[in-house]
Amino acid sequence: MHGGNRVAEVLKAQGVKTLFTLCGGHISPILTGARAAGIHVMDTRHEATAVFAADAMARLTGIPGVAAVTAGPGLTNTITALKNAQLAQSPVVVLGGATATVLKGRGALQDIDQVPLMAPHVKDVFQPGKVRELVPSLERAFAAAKSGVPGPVFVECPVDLLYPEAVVREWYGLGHGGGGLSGWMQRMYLRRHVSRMFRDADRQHAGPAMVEPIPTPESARVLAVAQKLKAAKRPLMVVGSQAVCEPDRVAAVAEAVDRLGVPVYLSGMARGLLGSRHPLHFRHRRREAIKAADLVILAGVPCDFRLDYGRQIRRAATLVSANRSRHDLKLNRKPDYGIQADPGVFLVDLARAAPATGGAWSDWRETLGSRDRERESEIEVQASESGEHVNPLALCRGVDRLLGENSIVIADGGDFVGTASYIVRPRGPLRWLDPGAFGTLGVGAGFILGAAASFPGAQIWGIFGDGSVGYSLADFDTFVRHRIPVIAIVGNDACWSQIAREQVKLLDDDTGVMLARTDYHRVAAGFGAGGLVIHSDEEIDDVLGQARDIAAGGHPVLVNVILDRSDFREGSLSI
Ligand SMILES: Cc1ncc(C[n+]2csc(CCOP(=O)(O)OP(=O)(O)O)c2C)c(N)n1
Repeated sequence: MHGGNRVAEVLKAQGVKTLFTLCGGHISPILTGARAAGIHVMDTRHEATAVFAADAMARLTGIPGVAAVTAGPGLTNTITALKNAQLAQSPVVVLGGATATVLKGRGALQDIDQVPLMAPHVKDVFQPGKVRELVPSLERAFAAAKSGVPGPVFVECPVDLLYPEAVVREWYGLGHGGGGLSGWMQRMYLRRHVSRMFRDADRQHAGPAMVEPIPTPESARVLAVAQKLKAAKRPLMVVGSQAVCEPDRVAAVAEAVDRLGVPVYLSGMARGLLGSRHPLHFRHRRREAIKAADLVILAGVPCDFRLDYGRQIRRAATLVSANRSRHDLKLNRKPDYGIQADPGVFLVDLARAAPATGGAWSDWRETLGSRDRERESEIEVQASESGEHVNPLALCRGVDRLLGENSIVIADGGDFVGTASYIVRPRGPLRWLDPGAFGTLGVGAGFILGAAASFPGAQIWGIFGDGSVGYSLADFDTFVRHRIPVIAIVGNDACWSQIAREQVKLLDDDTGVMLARTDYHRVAAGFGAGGLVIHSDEEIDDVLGQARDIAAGGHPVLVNVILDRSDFREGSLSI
């Protein structure tokens, strides 16, 4: 049993089913150990993809997602994905290789001071220095990732803790003599070092996963909010990702929202919480609705840029905010009722405390409903406008029509994804994944892998901008090797539109924002995936249907959708 087996033993005991990685000599025993323990090892083409995948799996299953990456450049390649997980409050465990304990700081291959690099982006860092410390360090890492405000952690695993003792002794040259007195002394020192490193290695065995307590609200505070809610004329709720960070409790949260009877907007991972259609769920004109509300409940939603730093909420309105994070609770605007607790539990408790609402707030709901319907009709008209190529709204409506009940949608891009987000209706909770507050392009491939590993058999759609898909293209190789039957839709407008739009308007210059009409379907085909193309609105249903069938047969497929591009400045952009 080597250190890699011990690491795997902990992963298994914590309920980890898949380990995401890109290999390196420093971590080989973790990969072989995981495989031997029956953990599926999914090897990617970029370390960021491995961490994005671990992030997605954590969000979807509630069990910390795990990525193993090699020392030095393997680790530095994870930083963006790690920061993304931190901002999304996603419990990820990054296992990083490191040089041998005696070689640290002595110019070994890929040896850099890794901890200061990782520390700002994680909740905690763990550095086992002996084999017997591997198991407890990892167990503490899992607990830290899940507790309080969830987030990523880093475990640095020196290579000589991971390999079999005999191999390590050989590396340290302990099998040979020679070198005179100084050689003898050096060998004595190293022998002692290795013996200390391996001493009592067999004493530690992985225990079951710790159940982290869920922070619950004080009942008096909940009752006070229930009273306030009863008196409200135009209450509104915004429910965000943190309210569904315990996947086991999502159904109870949905039931509570339904029972409360308060009009609701859903964001992040909470999208789809009430299914694809529900009378309390409004999707459009959120800003207007928030401005008109006299009581706003933010469940796991901070007053950040997405709510204009809190300015969208009227000063006179009562603001109730429930959040696990003390910082997020008060960010930019102090709530009248700040509840530091799990927002999902808060909603469940509030629904119990609030009197049954029956037909309450029906005028208010009707006002919001008519605005929603008005916007839907506008979209319908816009979707039917034909241009030279494909209308992005028509395409997204086509995707929405084909979306299965077991589908998960992964969003990675700018304007095209923005369009998809108000047209495509996730069929249930935890069925829409976007990067979150960090707004990171490039999450696509990793999120697809994480979703597929979490729900084998689910229908997985990737909605990409043509700029964003560039980060994920090499991982079509991963999709093919691991038979990930994703339907990847690429909105090809030959442009980084979301940026071009503003840059051209403000600076009258398109430097750096244009792309080519690349044949992304051929790139995917080159990796062995299916590749289809849509040139016109008339082809949408037929080609999307073909793509769905390819995926249903177990193969990945990329659909390159040639989109119309809006003129940022009439006649100025060349394509
Ligand atoms: C890693 C990263 N790099 C750059 C950006 C800045 N950015 C935000 S949206 C966007 C354009 C996205 O273009 P594309 O994926 O083609 O989608 P489109 O807007 O064209 O639909 C860019 C470059 C970012 N958010 N993340």
